[in-house]
Amino acid sequence: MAKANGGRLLCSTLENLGVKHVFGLPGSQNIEFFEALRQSSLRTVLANHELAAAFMANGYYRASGRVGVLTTIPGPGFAYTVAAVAEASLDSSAILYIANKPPDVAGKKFNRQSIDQRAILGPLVRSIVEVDHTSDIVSGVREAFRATTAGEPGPVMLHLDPRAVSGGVGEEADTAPVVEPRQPEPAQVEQAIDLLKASRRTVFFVGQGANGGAKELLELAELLQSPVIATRSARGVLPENHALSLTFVSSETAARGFNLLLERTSLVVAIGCKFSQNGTYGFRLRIPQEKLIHVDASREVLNANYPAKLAIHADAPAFLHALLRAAEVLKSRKSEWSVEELASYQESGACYDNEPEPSVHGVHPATPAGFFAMLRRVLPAESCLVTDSGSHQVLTGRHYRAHAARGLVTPADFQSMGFGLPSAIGAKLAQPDKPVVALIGDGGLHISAMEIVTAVREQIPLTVIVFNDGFLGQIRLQQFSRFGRSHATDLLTPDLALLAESMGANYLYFDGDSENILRDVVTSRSVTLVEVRVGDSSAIQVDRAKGLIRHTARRALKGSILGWMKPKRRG
Ligand SMILES: Cc1ncc(C[n+]2csc(CCOP(=O)(O)OP(=O)(O)O)c2C)c(N)n1
Repeated sequence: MAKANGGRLLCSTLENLGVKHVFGLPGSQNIEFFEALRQSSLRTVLANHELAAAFMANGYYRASGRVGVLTTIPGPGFAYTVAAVAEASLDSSAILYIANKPPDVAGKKFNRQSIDQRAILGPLVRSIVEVDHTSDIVSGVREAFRATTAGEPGPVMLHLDPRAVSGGVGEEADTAPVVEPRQPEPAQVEQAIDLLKASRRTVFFVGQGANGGAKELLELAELLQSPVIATRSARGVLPENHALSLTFVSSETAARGFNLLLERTSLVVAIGCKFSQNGTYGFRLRIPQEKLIHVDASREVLNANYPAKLAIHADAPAFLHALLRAAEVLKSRKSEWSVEELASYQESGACYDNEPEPSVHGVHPATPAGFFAMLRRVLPAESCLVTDSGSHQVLTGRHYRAHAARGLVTPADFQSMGFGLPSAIGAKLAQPDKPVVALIGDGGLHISAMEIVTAVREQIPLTVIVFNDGFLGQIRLQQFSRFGRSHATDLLTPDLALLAESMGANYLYFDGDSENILRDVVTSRSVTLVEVRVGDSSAIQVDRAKGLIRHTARRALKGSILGWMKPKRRG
């Protein structure tokens, strides 16, 4: 095997594992690594700060299922990544984070940039792999790569002493894959087949882990004529315009509809989902143990929140594949779901609670439903829509339908603002042939706008749609509902045309004539900022008035009760 220096070893090990991109920022502690990156086949994607670089790595994974690789300096660069690493942890996103260690001088205190990085990221990562010597680089990278994808995917920190890169030589890596798909136990597959054969009303409930098995899932759902319900991270795994795809919108009404459907269901096959709080509408879904088969690549997920009659420790695609081998046997089984039953669930499952929605300029009707119907007309089926956290995200969940696996990427259980734009950059690099659109609020733009410069500099085609309402919209609406007033949610949004121009991006103000232009924009090679004006509807004004009345009444009531409780003065 060839000998190489530490930087080259790091790069060649990543290359051998199929890595194509490294997201991050250089500093004096990792210039040797960046010099090796310069000479490698890996594309270094420079972000404006490490938080954005980490979101890029997350978007890269979420859009492709391939590990996102991130690197930063220790200290401040490291600290900037924390929110995004937490997001990746709760989103189950495989990120290999090559974090340089602070440079400590042996026997001395008060070292520069020296914080306890292990203690800070320890609770957020799947594992920490220490690499202190050049000779550990190959095995360390391979171990970290394995740990990030084995079981439930998640971030892993490769804690790297810069001296391992700058000094010494070691042997280059072998090229064997580090993770083989986890196959289900044949006896458990048999049990699952028996349960499926006996079931007349099966429902598939699938999460992000199933995204890699979209083709098999389609085949199986059609074979069994059984509906598929996806969590938010798996929307589109069965295209949401397929007759068997039942959309589950996160709402009280949808949860009720789902539970009614479950009452009529004889078997729920849950695949690649962890039954998280967000994925189950606050654990309100009622899935009895005797009806549940749960398949997941992570043991920790099985029986955690929803105990299963049959818990199968396996990768989703491997399990689906195993079931398809029994297609002949399963084919004979007749599904009893009627078209009407599924349609009736579709109505309630896609129903959102009666919350007021904003008006949206430039579409007809001027509502979120009108906007997302337009967006669906404009976007090719295979497109990937990436949102930020906020009201626009809630509206996307309600009104947008993903027509491809990994076609909708949104922050899942951590909900960081600032996620959308950089994640979309990562998603585009992972799926360069597919249109990628970021949909964010103006608050999210304030956090992440400079990454538009990254897209322009790196020549990454991207459409960034901004719902411009001038406010931290979601929180303002919550304040209205509760108090009838808002506080600290007003924004001063810059002139977006000028902003786009100054960053070298194109600009489109969305109005009644823009649909066809947007259709061209999303498939073009350009970076375009699209401004969509969003405003208060009459429903919001009514809600605000009601909130004010409720709040005033609450205070008055509280005042009178307190007055009544005060000790009466004598004489
Ligand atoms: C880092 C972070 N800070 C604060 C929040 C709380 N938060 C959730 S939504 C939201 C408002 C988002 O406003 P904007 O980006 O304009 O989107 P909109 O709600 O208007 O669609 C805030 C402040 C958060 N989720 N993440």
